[in-house]
Amino acid sequence: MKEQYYPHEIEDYVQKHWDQQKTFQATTNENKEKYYCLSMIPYPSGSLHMGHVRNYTIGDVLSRYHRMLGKNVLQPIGWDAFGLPAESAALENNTPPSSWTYANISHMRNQLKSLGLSYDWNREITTCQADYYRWEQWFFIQLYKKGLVYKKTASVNWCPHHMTVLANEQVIDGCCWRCHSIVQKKDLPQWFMKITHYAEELLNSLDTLDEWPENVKTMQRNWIGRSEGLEIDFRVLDTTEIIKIYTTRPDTIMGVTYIAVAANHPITYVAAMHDPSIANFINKYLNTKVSEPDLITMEKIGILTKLVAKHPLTGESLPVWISNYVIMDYGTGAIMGVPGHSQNDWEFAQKYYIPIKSVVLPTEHSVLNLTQCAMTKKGTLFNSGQFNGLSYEKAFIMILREITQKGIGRKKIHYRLKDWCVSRQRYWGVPIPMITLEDGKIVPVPDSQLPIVLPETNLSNDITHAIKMDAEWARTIVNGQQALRETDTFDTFMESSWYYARYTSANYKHGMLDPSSADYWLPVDCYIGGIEHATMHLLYFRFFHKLLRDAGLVNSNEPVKRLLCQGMVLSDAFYFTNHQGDRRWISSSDITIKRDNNGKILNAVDIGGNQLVYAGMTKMSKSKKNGVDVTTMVNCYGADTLRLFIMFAAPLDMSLEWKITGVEGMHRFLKRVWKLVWQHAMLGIPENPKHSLYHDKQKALRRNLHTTIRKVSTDIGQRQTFNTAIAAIMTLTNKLRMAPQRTAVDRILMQEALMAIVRMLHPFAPHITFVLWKALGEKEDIDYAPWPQEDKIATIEESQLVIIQVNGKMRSKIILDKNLKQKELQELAQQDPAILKYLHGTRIKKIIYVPGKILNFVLTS
Ligand code: ANZ
Repeated sequence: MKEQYYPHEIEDYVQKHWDQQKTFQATTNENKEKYYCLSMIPYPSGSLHMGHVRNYTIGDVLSRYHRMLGKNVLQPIGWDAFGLPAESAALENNTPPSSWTYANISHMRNQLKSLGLSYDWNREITTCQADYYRWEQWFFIQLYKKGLVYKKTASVNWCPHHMTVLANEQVIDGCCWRCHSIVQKKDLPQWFMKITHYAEELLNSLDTLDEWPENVKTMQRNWIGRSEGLEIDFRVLDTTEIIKIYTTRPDTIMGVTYIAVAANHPITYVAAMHDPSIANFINKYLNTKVSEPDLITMEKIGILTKLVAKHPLTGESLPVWISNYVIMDYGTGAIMGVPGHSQNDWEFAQKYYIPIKSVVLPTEHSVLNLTQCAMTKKGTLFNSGQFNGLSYEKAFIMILREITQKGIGRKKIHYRLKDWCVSRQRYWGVPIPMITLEDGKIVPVPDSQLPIVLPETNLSNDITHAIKMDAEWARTIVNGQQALRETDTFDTFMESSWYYARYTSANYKHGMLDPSSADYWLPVDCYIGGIEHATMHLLYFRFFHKLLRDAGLVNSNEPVKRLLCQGMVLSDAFYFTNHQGDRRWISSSDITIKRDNNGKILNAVDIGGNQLVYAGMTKMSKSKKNGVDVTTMVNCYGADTLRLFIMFAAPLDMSLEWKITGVEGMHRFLKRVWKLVWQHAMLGIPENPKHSLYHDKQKALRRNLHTTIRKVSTDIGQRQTFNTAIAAIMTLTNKLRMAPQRTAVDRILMQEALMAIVRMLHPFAPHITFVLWKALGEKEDIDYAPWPQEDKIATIEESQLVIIQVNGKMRSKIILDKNLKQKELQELAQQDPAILKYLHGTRIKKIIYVPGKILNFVLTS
């Protein structure tokens, strides 16, 4: 051990050692409790950012902690390697998407290794390799055979810039999530997976996920969007047409004053006949895609048709409107307008002078004022004839009965969740393993032809269609017939939906999953990732787990027991506004900053002399140029400092503010720990570190040590408050630096404390602790060391030795807290096995207690 702490020397050395020893290679072992810790698979975008470092350090701390608890730990890593950015980069840089992707993987793999993450590299998965995606193709075919995938021509979201279909989730405010072009509608034949078939289970089994954050579960519930309501038929007078509406508030049926349908509802063709103004309106609104949240805020616009509907219970005539706030994708694409009680309808009725009728009172004798807004609460019915006085629940049942008897309606459960369109018109993805025969029949690729390997591409300007233009590749022969392969590729969410399961069987060649490994390792014990994946990825991946289960490939219901979502990483951002009025963001490396004594920014100027505006702590991003380079930080301070800072600077789920002063502070702390161990080792490691006679000051230090062990264990293991765990270790270290080293007992105590500190720090700072552990005289690597155990007796404020007697004979001794009451002492003594055996089968006649000294149980003879 050197006197000075040189992070790079030791980090390189320790990482090589782990690689050579294959320390983190996991194998199944039925005799050991398993712990499968997974961080969300990275997209190989180029280089790691601090968000990655935060995510993967959390995973690594948990993996190392559970390994020290004696569990069999699996922590794998891989690359979600297909996707759009590789195609864009290919066009920009004139390199094939595969070269760009593999170069990024290689760089990012080195970065991960430089952070000392304890991955089982033997299980590395790269989703763009055929040995991975062949099983995705195979599984898709199994699902096709089961009727869980289908092809249908569907109106899809089309991004004119990327020339591809976007999932609903990829459309934000009517624009592409990446390039912000206005999304259009286009009809294309697409492959769909029947996620709706699992909607009910996906919703219900959220209740079993008691270790998932509540907000994620709520987001999933809203996304699935189950609602119970009625579908009611409204006849259109003088026609044979019927408009079916969907409502979740049948109790308001007597307050209906109009009917409204979506612009693309089939009835609009009838309405538009001989009416060009209606045809124009429909054309205008046909393709506008409104998301459900927008319905609330958007301006509601409509046009009155000449159609008249008949109220199914009162027979009243109701005007039929076409409106932009009714969407075709939900319910039946038609609504009953109740402006008295639905806010959307109220706004529409106000605008077009439609009568507003109130039929529900919030409480029985309240007075309604509908001049400002609708009364949307549930309450008691009035103005509703035979239903007057009923509550929402009762009215629901009565109205359901009435319309079912009349044969004009039925109960319906609706889900917002739609089947998952998995087709993408792109090159860099998994080829969909389907074939269209000459006669138009669609068949799956025969098993013997799998995998369908994505053809290598030479660059063309039209790379997005490379696979489609490769006519040679698409032509095939099946059953002697000329046939054409599907040239669409899968949505890349497909690959990230089952990778967690493949890690258990990463090198298995005989099937998608090796049943014994999958059964052993799954479900994942802890999954760590960003909250931005709360709906799409985390829902698809739960769906896939159920598909795998129903195919007999896994035997659990859910993929993940505990989910942790880490907060964002923020840092200072600066800009100036140029002559065109645009904000130019400046990287902090090009800025001179003046601060006051408290670190507050007084002035910031860039190298061009521009006076800068401080935009505060903002999410690290390329666009704001406030990212901090991971490799620079590792080179400057070492991975241990970076990891420790990241885990210390904020609670796991909160935003983390990047502060270089904080990084430096952590570096100084590690130096202090190094020095403490060095000084101790220089004096010689005590031979026998066990001792029991301490004076009061030593007792106080031991108490401190063992309460810290307790705190750090619960902070990491149960509460996942890593920041407070580190703070406790730092406080203890500071106390230790003051501890006298005069006597042999002092030195023994120091040894005990340092052995605990080094192990408690190990999950956070694995390299330095690897070296310090050896310096403390240990032969085995710290990676196999057990987590320090709290000595409960040492934590007792003031202890006493009480002799426990049975019928006057000493049978046991107990060390206890001095402040313990006689009753508590008695209970403890009665649980002591040495006493219990005498008490068994007899009765206690009397208990004699000499306070703080003797407790005597006198038994009936
Ligand atoms: C009458 C009514 C009265 C409604 C009332 C609400 C309040 P959730 O609960 O989110 O499922 N609706 C139905 N289909 C629609 C569509 N295609 N486009 C726009 N709005 C639609 O929403 C169900 C409610 O949303 C339905 O219940 C319907 O309005 C509206 F006091 O019917 B309601």
